[in-house]
Amino acid sequence: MTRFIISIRAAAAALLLCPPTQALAEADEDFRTHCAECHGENRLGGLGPALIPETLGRMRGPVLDEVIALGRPATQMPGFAEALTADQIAALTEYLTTPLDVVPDWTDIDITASREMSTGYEAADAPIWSADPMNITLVVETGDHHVSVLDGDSFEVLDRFPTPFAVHGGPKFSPDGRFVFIMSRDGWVQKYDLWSLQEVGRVRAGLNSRNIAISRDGKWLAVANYLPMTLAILSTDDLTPVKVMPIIARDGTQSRVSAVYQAPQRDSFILALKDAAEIWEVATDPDAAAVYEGFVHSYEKDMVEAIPSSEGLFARRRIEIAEPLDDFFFSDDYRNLIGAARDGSRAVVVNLTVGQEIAELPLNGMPHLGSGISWDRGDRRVMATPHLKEGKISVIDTESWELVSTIETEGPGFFLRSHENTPYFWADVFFGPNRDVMHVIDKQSLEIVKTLRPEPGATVAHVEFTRDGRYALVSVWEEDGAVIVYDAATLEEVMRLPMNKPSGKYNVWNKITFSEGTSH
Ligand code: DHE
Repeated sequence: MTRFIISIRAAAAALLLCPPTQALAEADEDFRTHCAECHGENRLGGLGPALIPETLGRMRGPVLDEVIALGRPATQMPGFAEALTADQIAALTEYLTTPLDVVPDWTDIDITASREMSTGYEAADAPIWSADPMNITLVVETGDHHVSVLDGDSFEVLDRFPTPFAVHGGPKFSPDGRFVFIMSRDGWVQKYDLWSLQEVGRVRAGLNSRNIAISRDGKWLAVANYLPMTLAILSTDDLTPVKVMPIIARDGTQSRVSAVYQAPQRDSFILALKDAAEIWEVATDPDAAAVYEGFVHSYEKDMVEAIPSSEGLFARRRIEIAEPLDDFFFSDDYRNLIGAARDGSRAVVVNLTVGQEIAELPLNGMPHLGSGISWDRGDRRVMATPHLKEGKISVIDTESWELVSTIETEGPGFFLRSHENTPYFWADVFFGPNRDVMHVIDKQSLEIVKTLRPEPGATVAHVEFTRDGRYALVSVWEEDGAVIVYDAATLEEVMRLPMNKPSGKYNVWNKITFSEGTSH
């Protein structure tokens, strides 16, 4: 089989010599014969996921030609090595990684039509299990697209349910911790009831989506979309769309939404726009204007477009900035955000109250601000961020906005995590030869106190704590992987739970209380 894959690669090279239009036309025909039934005539998904570069290019795992040839284990995707030649597979791979000529719209009508509420769903009056409802932890298993529901005390798996294909970003819990909303890169949003351990329903809110945020009152769920360029707001109750906002900057530029965040103290959603030098704030309470200190002042200076109370719910405010920022960290009070420029060379602090940039930070090496965390270091409040392109963690004072320290790590990292009740924060090394290590760092001295290497050669990443901060759960991010439970004080391994490529883990309490140790 390896020989077959090598010959696909050779065929791909040969393809470059063929007239591309001819090869792509043949691939289009092969797509219609073999793939369209499951993946949709327009490649935007059906029974199987969407096959467009926006989704495929983001996925880690086996490369596309291998999946076409050999299929995807534990899914309904069969292998086509018998039906298609190496040349055909290479052409098909190229075809699928070519952007669509026309991206269809995905309006509230399409969203409504996609809605599938589970017919057998029965809401329980109380949890049907006896665990602490505030210490439930979800594990997203990306290997076979499932979520495991863990009792955070006994670590027993209470349920393991299928999700839409390729979940990305943190699931969002309702404020009482009973329901959870999970989003896939294909734009599907799933609602699951943790009390009755049943799916409530799902809806496709976009064709290619980034993440979701829930409003403070738990009534609205915002879905940030790349395709089409919209923010879709759903009712959390029944997943119906209540508003689909096209994202168009003041100068007419259409923009993708990199991410949407809940700003609880402001009763709003904050949007990072990928292609426009604006940040948007969308009110999730008709009276949200009242909490914007200095709002009227800003309005008089034309820094904002609308007073939320004049438009009421979902009123939009634009904050104009020097260049697009697409990865945000927020100060605890949500007055300030730190955003990274797209080329990863610098970061700026934007004060959301006055709607202006107030500081610039020397953060080169692609900071991953979305994974930032904050804590008290002595009498100062600091935040830390890993970097996607350099083996370092930057620690910043959140009053003076000065760089306090740069911690050298064994490679670029993706996620940081801590908890109010632990003296350490945990930092993975997601990229490079040392992706099998996890650093444990003292929050006061900023020294690495221990470097764990639980499974040599395996990617080890992302940490979540139990509600009380006593245990740290670490993913061995492999198909035959595991969640390792560590004693967060002694740093000794307590147990291993076998899992299929576990990625993020999310504790109900830590998430609904916006624990300072988690990314928001
Ligand atoms: Fe993520 C969260 C963006 C690639 C796994 N990722 C997020 C969030 C954003 C983001 C904005 C916060 C959303 C939230 O939780 O509401 N991610 C991006 C990217 O821009 C990037 C670099 C490339 C892309 O376009 O997708 C990217 N992310 C990845 C991956 O390759 C990861 C490792 C594997 C995967 O599943 O795609 C990945 N991202 C995650 C996870 C979270 C996440 C597990 C939630 C972390 C948390 O603790 O909340």
